Formats: sequence, C-alpha cells, structure tokens
Amino acid sequence: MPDTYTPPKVWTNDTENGGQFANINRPTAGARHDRDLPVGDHPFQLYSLGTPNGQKVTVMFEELLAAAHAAEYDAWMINIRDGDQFGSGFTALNPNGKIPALEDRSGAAPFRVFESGAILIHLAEKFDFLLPKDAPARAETLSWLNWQMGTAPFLGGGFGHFYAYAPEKFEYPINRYAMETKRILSVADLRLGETEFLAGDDYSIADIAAYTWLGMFMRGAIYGDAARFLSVHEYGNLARWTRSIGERPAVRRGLIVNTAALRERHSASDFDGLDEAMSASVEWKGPPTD
Ligand SMILES: N[C@@H](CCC(=O)N[C@@H](CS)C(=O)NCC(=O)O)C(=O)O
Repeated sequence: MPDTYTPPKVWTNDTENGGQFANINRPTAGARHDRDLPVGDHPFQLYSLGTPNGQKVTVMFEELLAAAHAAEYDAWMINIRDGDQFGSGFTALNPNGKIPALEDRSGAAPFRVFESGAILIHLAEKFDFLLPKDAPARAETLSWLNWQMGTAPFLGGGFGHFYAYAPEKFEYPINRYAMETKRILSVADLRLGETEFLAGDDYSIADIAAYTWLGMFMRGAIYGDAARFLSVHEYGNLARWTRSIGERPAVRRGLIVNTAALRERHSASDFDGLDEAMSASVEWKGPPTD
C-alpha cells in the first residue's frame, strides 16, 4: 500500500508541494509586483508565451496575416516560470494571471481580451475569418472550440502534470488522466473520421485551438514520452489531420512566436533565417509504434 494522505479539516498552504511550478503556484490571485507592459506600434498587442494556449493565438494572427487581413501585432514574451504573469500590467489585462492576454488597440479606445478561446472568437468575428456566419456551421465551430477549451485542463493540468511534472509518480492520478486523455483523443479521432476538419469541411478556429494541444500530443512534442505511453498510433484520423495542419505556413510561423527561437514578434521579417526552427516545430515522422 503506497503512502496515503489524510486531509486535515482545513487546508492550509504551509507545505511545499514541489513540482516544476512550485515557485509560481499560490492559492491567491492578483498582482504580485508592479510592472508596466511594453506597447508597440501595431493595432494588437499580445502578451504570451509559446505554450499550447499561447500558440493558438499566434497561429491565428499568422493565418490572418497570410490571408491579407490588417491584423499586424506585436507579440511580447511573458515568462511564466519567472512570474511575469503576476506583474500589475499583465493582471490588469488578465485577472486570471495566465497567458495569453491581448490588448486590442485597433479602435478609438483600447480594450482587453483574455482566455485563448475568447481571443480566437474576437479575432474571428472582427475579421470574419475562420468562423462561419451560417448558424449551424457557426454552432458546430463554437461547439468544437469550447470542447477543446474544456478538455485542456485534463490534458495539461491532469495528465501532463502528473505524468511529466509532479515530483513523484503516482498510479492513481496518472491512470485517471491517461484514461481521460485517451478518451479525448478518441473523440477527435472519431470526428476526424467523419469530416476533414473538426467543424466540417473547412479549417476553422476550432482546428487552431485543438492543433496546439492534440497535434502536439500526436507529435510527441509535449510531456516527454506521452505519445508512446498513450499509444497515439491508434488514432489514424487524428494523425492525418495533425500532418495536414502542420504543413500550413502560418502554423509553422505561429508555433515559434514567443519561444526561444523568436522571443518577440513585431514584423514578418522577424521570421527571416528561422526556417530551421519553423521546420523543427512541426517535424514529425509519425506516431511511435514500438
Ligand atoms: N484557459 C486559459 C488557460 C491559460 C493557461 O493555463 N496558461 C498557462 C500557460 S499554458 C499559464 O499562463 N500558466 C501560468 C500560471 O499558471 O501561473 C486559456 O486558454 O487562455
């Protein structure tokens, strides 16, 4: 029988719970230090990091720009391991203290948008792009987008945390979240056996949101050996979709923004000379089968 834990009557935060994010986790919200955010010249100011939730937004901006929309943006890196997300300027934009956060300065008065799903919808509506207007198609797109938003905490906070980040490995949480993660991958795989993209025949914001999580899982790009552990070779439709989305030039660009390869992004020329990093970001030989 492994060590078990008997919860006290009232939880207090007086034990070090370890893990890779122990230094930033606290049970309280709000700013922890005063720091203004930098502001560039473009109509959109993005404060983010090249994690799956951040990449959704940079892929969306790169898709908008590739389609010649006036969506020029400055992308500033928020280093969450250093606690940049708790600076006063950032928490004013996102009271949840998590990347990504956007300031839309394209109109008379700047305003904030936080939560990756809300940012995708805001940009899609503003530019009438990757979100159909027709009610059934729109409902299908928003359904898959919100499905993805609901699944991310199970993949990341659940499976990823206990499999890759927790200081000790425990069978119960890894089993529980491996089961749920495989169920989620199976939902997408079944759907992608019916239609080319998640919401139907057309690429949409639902695919962008899902790619940075499910595509990364398929490609073994997150959580160590998770792709093998979860036998992702079982999901042939998801593999087909992962490959096709990874080929999109805008996806290749968006994935490296706010990473070590491209810490800040202010203009298209910032990608010059970064072909190798862009290819590496989507390189995939297929799911592990051994
Ligand atoms: N539901 C949010 C989740 C955002 C989120 O979890 N961001 C993570 C990085 S992927 C973060 O900023 N973590 C820092 C922290 O928890 O302090 C969204 O999709 O925007």
